[in-house]
Amino acid sequence: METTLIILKPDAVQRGLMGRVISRFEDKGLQIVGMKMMTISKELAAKHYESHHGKPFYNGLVSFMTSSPVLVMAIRGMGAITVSRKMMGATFGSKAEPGTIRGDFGVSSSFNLIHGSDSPEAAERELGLFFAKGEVQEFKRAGEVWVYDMSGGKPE
Ligand code: IDP
Ligand code: MG
Repeated sequence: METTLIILKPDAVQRGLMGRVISRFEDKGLQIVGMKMMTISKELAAKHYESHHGKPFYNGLVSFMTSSPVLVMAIRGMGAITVSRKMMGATFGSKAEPGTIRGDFGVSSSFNLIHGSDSPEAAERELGLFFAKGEVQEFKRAGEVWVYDMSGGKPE
C-alpha cells in the first residue's frame, strides 16, 4: 500500500470544487487517511517546490500556493501515487484529458487545481512536510474486502 500527498490548491478551494474532487478519490476506492485545511507559508511552499527553484514559473507558483487556503490530504491505496497522478491528468488544464480532474475542471496552466506526489520518495518527503507524526490515520475500512480481491491473501 502506498500513501500519497494530494493538495487541493487555492483555486480548487475558492471555486468550491473540494467536495467533487474528494468524491472522485473516494469513488475510486482510495482511502483518505489524512485531511486538513491550511494556508501554506512561503517557507513551506519553498521546501515543497524546491526542485522547481529557479524555473521561470517558480515565483508565481509560490505566490499562488500561499495566496489562499488549500486542502491537504494523505491518500492511501495500491499504487496510490500513480493512480492519483492519472486521475489528476496532465499539468496544464488545456492539455489534460477529459475525465481527469484537471481536464474536467480547468483550462489554466498555473491554476491547475491539484498537486499529487510523483514518486514514492516525493510522497514520503511531502507527507513529512505537511503532516506531523500521528496526523495520518491508520484504520481498516469496513468495506475494504470489496475494494480489493483478497482471495489470494494479499490485495489484488
Ligand atoms: P505537476 O503539478 O503536474 O507535477 P510540475 O511540472 O511539477 O507539474 O509543476 C508544478 C506546478 O507548477 C504545476 O502544477 C503548475 O501549477 C506550475 N507550473 C508548471 N509548469 C508551469 C508553466 O510552464 N507555467 C505556469 N505554471 C507552471
Ligand atoms: Mg510535480
